[in-house]
Order: sequence, then structure tokens, then C-alpha cells
Amino acid sequence: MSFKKFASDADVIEFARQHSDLFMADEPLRVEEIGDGNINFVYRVSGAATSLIIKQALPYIRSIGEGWPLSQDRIRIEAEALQLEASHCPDLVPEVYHYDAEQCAIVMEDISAYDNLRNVMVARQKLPLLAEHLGRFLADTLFYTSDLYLDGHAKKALVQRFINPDLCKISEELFFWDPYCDHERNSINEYLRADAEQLWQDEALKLEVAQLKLKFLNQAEALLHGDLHAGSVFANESGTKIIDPEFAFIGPAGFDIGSIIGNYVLNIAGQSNLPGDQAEREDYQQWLLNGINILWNTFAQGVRQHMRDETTDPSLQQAGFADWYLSSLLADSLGYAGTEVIRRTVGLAHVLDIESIEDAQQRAESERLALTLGKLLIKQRASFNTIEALSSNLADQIFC
Ligand code: SR1
Ligand code: MG
Repeated sequence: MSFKKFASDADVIEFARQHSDLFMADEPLRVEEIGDGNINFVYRVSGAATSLIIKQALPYIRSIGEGWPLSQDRIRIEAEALQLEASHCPDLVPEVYHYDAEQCAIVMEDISAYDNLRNVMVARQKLPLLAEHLGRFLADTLFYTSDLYLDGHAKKALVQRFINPDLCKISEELFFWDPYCDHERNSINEYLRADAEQLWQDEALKLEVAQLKLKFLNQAEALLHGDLHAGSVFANESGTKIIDPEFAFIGPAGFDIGSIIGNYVLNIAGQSNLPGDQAEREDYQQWLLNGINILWNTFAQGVRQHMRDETTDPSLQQAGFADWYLSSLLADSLGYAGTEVIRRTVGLAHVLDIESIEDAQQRAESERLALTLGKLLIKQRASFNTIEALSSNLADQIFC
């Protein structure tokens, strides 16, 4: 393989010209490195009227360096996942213009007309279509890549194509192990130390987390995005784009649904101590709780409709099956939401929604609320018959 990291802006520009027809031959182009994630390098190349994005995967994690090597196959997986998602919901993902196996790079649509959902939520912006778009993305991508739709051969070929052991290992450790012990990778606010120690002693919680981990390890249900946090979503008043599926693999559908619900919950916990008027913060928390309802209900209605119209396996058309499937999936999703909330509070990778609370003691209050909600989501995940029952229970905890 002749992989080399782009060494200069000129390299990036040459690559952009070679692999897109967006620019005129003599048009001056400029480059910015805009990657603010943990793992890769991301460049925007702009001309007078148009722009595109180039994402390059190095053989290690950007934020850690060569000490944490990482397979570059992740960029193939990302390109193929984006293309597959685009075949089901093209309006909800950036278009891939070119995937380059040699340079471990993707050339794709610039989505700078949209804002990062993490910043949107911290700024308490209400986007009217967001939750519906997320629910539809989940319904389409999860249904069409599962046995509810595919025949056995096609499904197993998909499992093979999306084997992603390096990236799965990151999630296996960061979601399901590190936060539940005194791991050196954890990052813990000193005012939250006692709460973290209590968490490490909570044997009942750790047993539930072990069950969720086993499903993550062995339930090859549907093609997951695999890292569906608020930083992987860009949105505005009229549209939504879901990016970065480099963690994609065939796993339990509830993991994606839970990851994004967990990010709604993290923002809700952060709002309690973010600056601003209390009424305004509570109004936003309520808007987010309602967003969780809309997201799940859009997902569930979409899947029911797809099952009615497109599931051909006669066993899976059995009366009552769709109800059973969705109620087990709700429980899984809430459990995974809880693991996302807890790992973002005491684990390696935290979120701006809480980190932007400057005062460490106030931040610990939001982190404590996040831990309470995370534990509730995991331990009581099977007790909620509807999403509304869950959100009203969360409201009791938040507004008490
Ligand atoms: C070391 S990677 C930390 C986190 O960043 C990614 O976006 C994933 O969420 C991962 O868990
Ligand atoms: Mg990412």
C-alpha cells in the first residue's frame, strides 16, 4: 500500500482536484483542517463557489498518537456504510464523491450549511425536524440491513463486509468496562470521585452492563452506525446529516438508538447547570424529553410500516411479533442509552454539554444527575412499556 499522510495543503488540493469535478482547473483553492474529533484528519477544500470535505484515516488514533494503533480499514467501512445508508435515506447523509483505498481517504459533500448537534444543544436551539429525522434514519438503516428485510445470504455477506474488530474493541472497553472500575483511561471530576467509587461497587448495575456487553459482542442484528452521538449529527431548521460511521458493524439495533437517546439525556443533565435563565433551561430540557418521544415513536412507526410492507420471512410475520420485537428493542435501547450517559461522565471521552460548565462543583452536580439517569436507564430498562413512561420518569428525576 502506498499510503502517505497528506503532508501539505498542496497535497490535499491536488487530491481534491484529482477526485472531484467540482472545481475549475485554474480556480484557486484553499484548505482548512477542521477535524475536531478524536480519531482522524478532516480537511475542507474550498473554491470560489463550492467546497468539499476530505477525511483521511491514519494508522493510529489522532488524539492519542502512535501509541494507540488503529486499522485503516475503518475508512473503507465508513465509505461503504455512508453509501449503504444513502441508498435508504439519501437526504440524511453526506454524499460520497470518491473513496480512495490507497490514500485511506474519502472525498465527500461539505455539510457546512448544518451545525454540529452538540453545539446546537448547548446553545438550546430547537430544530423542528431533528427528532423525526433521527427516528427515520434509525428505522431505515436498521430495518433494511437486518433479517427483517434481507435474505439469509445477503445478511451474512453484510456481516462479513462490516467486520470491524479494532473499532468494536474501543467501544467494548470504553462503554462496558472502563467506567465500572478505577481504570487509568477514565477522567473523573474530583468532586465526583465518591460517586464514581460507589458506581464501581454497584454489583447489580455491573451485572446489567455485562448483559448489555454480551449483546454488543454477539448479537449480529443490523448494520449499526456504531458511534451515533451528538457530534456525529449535523442539523439545521430544515435538514439533518449523519456523519462518521467508521464504527459501523453488524450489532444490536438498540446500540444506535440508545447512543443518540443517551446524548439527549447528557444535554438534559448539563442544562441543569449551564448558564442562563432557569425557566429557559427547563423549557429546553422538556423539549429534549419530548424529542426522545418523537425519535422513538418515529422509529417504531417506521419499522412497523416496513415490517407490514416488506418483511417476507413468514416466521417474522407472526401476529404479535412486531410488538414483541419493539418492546425488547425499547428495553435494549434504554440500557445502551444508560451506558452512553455513564461512559461520557466518568470515562475517557466526555461531552461539551457537561464539560462547558466551568465551575467543577457545579459540573459535578450535572454529572451526578447524569449518573442517576444513566443507572435508572440501565437498571429499569425493561420496566417501561412506552417511551412516554420513560420520559415522564426522567422528568420526575430532573425537575424534582
Ligand atoms: C479514543 S476514541 C473515543 C471516542 O471517540 C469516538 O468518537 C467514539 O465515541 C469513541 O468512543
Ligand atoms: Mg467520530
